[in-house]
Amino acid sequence: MKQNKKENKHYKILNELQNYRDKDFTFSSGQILGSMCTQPHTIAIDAYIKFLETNLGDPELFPGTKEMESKLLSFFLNLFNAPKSATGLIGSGGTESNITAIWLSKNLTKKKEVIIPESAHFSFEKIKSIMDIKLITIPLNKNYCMDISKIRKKISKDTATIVGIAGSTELGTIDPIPELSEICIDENIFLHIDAAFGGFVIPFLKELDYDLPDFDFSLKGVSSISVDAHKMGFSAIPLGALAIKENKWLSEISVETPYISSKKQAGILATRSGGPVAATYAVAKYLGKKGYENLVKRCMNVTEYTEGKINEIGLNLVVKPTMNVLGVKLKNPSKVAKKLTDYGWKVNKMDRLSSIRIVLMPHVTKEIIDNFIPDLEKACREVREL
Ligand code: 0PR
Repeated sequence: MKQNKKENKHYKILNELQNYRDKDFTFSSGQILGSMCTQPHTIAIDAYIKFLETNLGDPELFPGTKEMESKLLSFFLNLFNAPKSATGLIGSGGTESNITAIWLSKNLTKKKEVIIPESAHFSFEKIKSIMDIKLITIPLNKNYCMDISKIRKKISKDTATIVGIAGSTELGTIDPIPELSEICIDENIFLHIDAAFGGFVIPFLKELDYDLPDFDFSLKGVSSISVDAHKMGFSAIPLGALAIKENKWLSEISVETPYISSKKQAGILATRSGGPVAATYAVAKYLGKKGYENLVKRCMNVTEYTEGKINEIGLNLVVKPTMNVLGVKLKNPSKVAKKLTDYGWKVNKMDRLSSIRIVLMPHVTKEIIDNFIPDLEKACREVREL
């Protein structure tokens, strides 16, 4: 009897949760076309659950989880051609990695000015507010990349960092990172690369012979690179890595931890789940570099298909896509996005660029695009875009 009561309570709560969940959009429905996340690979789900109680903030209790984390870090360092001196930190995602990178560069250089492109993610506005730094914004060129010719005159004796984006949030563009690297070597400036999205795309596009600039540690001026596994890494939320060129720099962002198992702890978080680490390790092991390459190839295939279909109905892109992110030029993106929501599609409106964003993540297939395009055309006609 008692056991029955307990079970009832258990299922009642799960039912309530299901009601909440039923209100959500899902990746599997194919309706989400504007997110940089996707349905995690199935192995990520099993791996995540297995490590639910683990805490990387107390590694002596979980040495196995710690060992797995070190292996995952090696995967990232290898992917980004890092030197032997390199290290890294695993955290919750792109925002945390950007915060950590700027925190590190500020302490290392004892300077407070950070040069960013106009396309930088809004996390830098948070960083400015948290960290008492000055942001200097560089306009974009006609390709929507940081205008390199405008940088030198913005450098001063207070410049700590330049940030380059490898896969911008709005359009997936890549800043001229080889040139930024040269400038940072010349002027002795910390160069952080925000590859939250592109870090899991660019290395594989290069393997597929796409002509893209270098963006990683093969460039001597690059100091740190952030990448998110919960974006194109096909893993579960939340996982971001920050690869750091010199292990010795970690002391700049470490504190003593007197009452837990490690003597010092680097980075922002203390208690940290091993779940997302296990999920990402498992996906990386399952897919390997070849598997990611195939995934990126599929996404690019759908991207090119979508570009063609968009042109066919008489709309234009903001810029030729570099990766699987498209900006569709519109006079009134908010109105079109709203109509599309009425039809059950979720895209992002980008008022600043007078466009909507479509991200061709692994869950988006050509069949989904075939269903979407007539609705896009209808929405545009209704608000007199076409
Ligand atoms: N850097 C870049 C280049 C990004 O695009 C993002 C997020 C971040 C940093 C911050 O990453 P976290 O959100 O992991 O802290 N860009 C996505 C965007 O704004 C985030 C996102 C993902 C938004 C999924 C919506 C969504 O459904 O589009």
